[in-house]
Amino acid sequence: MSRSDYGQPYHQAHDERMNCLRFVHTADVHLGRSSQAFGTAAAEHRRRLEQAFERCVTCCRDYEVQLLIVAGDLFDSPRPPERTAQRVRSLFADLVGQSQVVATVLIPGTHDPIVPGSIYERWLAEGLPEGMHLLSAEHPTLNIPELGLALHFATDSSKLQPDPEASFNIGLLHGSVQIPGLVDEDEVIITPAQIAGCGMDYLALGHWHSFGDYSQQNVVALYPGSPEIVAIDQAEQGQVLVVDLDDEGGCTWAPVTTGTLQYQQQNLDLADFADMEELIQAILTLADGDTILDIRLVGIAPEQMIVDADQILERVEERFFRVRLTDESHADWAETGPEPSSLVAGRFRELMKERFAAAETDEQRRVVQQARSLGLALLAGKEVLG
Ligand SMILES: [Mn+2]
Repeated sequence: MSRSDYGQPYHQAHDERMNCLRFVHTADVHLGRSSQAFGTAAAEHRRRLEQAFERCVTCCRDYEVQLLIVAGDLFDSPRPPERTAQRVRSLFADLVGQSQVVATVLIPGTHDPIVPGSIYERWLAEGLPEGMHLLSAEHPTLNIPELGLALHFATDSSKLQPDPEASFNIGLLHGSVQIPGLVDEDEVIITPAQIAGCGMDYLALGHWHSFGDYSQQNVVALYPGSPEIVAIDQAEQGQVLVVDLDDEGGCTWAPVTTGTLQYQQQNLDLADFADMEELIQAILTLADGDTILDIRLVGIAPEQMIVDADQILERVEERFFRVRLTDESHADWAETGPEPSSLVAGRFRELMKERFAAAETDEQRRVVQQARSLGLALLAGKEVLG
């Protein structure tokens, strides 16, 4: 795989006079995830997550990094599928054994804690492959003298203490940054003031699935975001970060695309379409096997348009990675609509209006709306039943 496959090319020349450290920072890979939201695409989604992680590993080779950091939630659960766990373990082992990468460093996350019976507990008992490290509450720090590096796992932001002997101090934290009024509490939380005062050169954050820069003063603090879209409504494409630190306190970083999925939201105003067929054709113009399409039907449906979400999905589903459809449209209940085609149609319209007013749930309202459109179409002599 060539560099251009990652999207943005990244060229950062090492300055020979300075001691530099280059690493890849990822988090929230969520391998083994089984998401109902992806429906029939759930198995394919699991494969995409794995492929994105493989691209992250390839990225370590291509960009000649010395270190790979995974800041929590590598797995979606403490007990991921055995095949997935084995695959990951051998990817880590090969990376250190067959490239310039010196170490891979993991911390547990909210989805993959070290608990009895977990894969991490087993790995720690069996012994990890050469160069692979899992930091824990019991062993929160790691020194890699050949890189002049000290790594610090923080379950509590106040516990971050830089090693004065190390050229580079990197903190790893799986939790939230406090944003007053927006994010006030979480299992693990760090305030901007704690980031500013933590003494780290770099804080490798995980937990939030989109990229975020929460750097303070001299401390670079970044969420890389997930390497692939994890949840169905995640707007950003998957990526990892390639980071360069120099021992004069400089830090540069660049995102590298690792995900293949993209999320697209479309509001379709029913008033813009003459009938269902026209609507379906409009959706099909967006067809793309890598796209998660989130359609919202809005506006006022023409009186005789029968909005059938299931039928739309059936027609378009296979042409996308996944389609989600939310019907927020409403029927044209105006008194001054087109003249009813007959007295019967007029009476039917009145009746449906009463039923709609009496409906207690959205589902009941939706059914009335469909019945009304269908009835009016039939009364107008249209062939609507296939
Ligand atoms: Mn996560």
